Amino acid sequence: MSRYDEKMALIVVDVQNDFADPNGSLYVPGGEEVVDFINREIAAARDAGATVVFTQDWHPAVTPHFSKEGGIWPVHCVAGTWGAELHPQLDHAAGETRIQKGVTGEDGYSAFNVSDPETKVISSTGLERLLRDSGIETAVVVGLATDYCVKATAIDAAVAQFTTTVLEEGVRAVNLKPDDGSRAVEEMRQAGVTIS
Ligand code: VGL
Repeated sequence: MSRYDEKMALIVVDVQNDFADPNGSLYVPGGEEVVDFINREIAAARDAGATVVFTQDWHPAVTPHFSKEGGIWPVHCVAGTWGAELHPQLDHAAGETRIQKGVTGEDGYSAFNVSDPETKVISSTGLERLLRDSGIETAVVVGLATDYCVKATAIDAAVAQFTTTVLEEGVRAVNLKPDDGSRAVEEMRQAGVTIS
């Protein structure tokens, strides 16, 4: 039986070349390995009438998010570049929802909210409204990376009272420190996210 129904959203986080391709500027180890698994989930979600959402980190070329401007990350997912494109093998269809985050220089870890790196002011991406307006009650989260955007997205989904599950086969971690991925899993569990 499918895990999906029409009150569910599958949120595919940042399966973009810069994270999922070994030549990407912020390659997440094993990032390309999640694509086949995620494609099967996308197919199952579509079959069941669930909503499929694709997120993209989408940065200006100059942003305090990048280390050259005082942030912590190499330049990645600059709007309109190869690195920002969804992985070519990812089965995304025209007309399915895309959420682009970080577009005006914010830190855009979560698909739901972005925050100004200097003032820390949080603003919504509109995803919560969109899911509520579609009658969504449950969120399934997969993608990259476990310890950043997947974690932030899943925790925000749980805080927004969606029943939230992360599928471990569909995520990989940056692991700046070796156990960041497992710590992220623990933090998500603490926030009420089911890890499946
Ligand atoms: C991400 C690091 C920096 C992610 C985004 O998509 O998880 N990680 N920006």
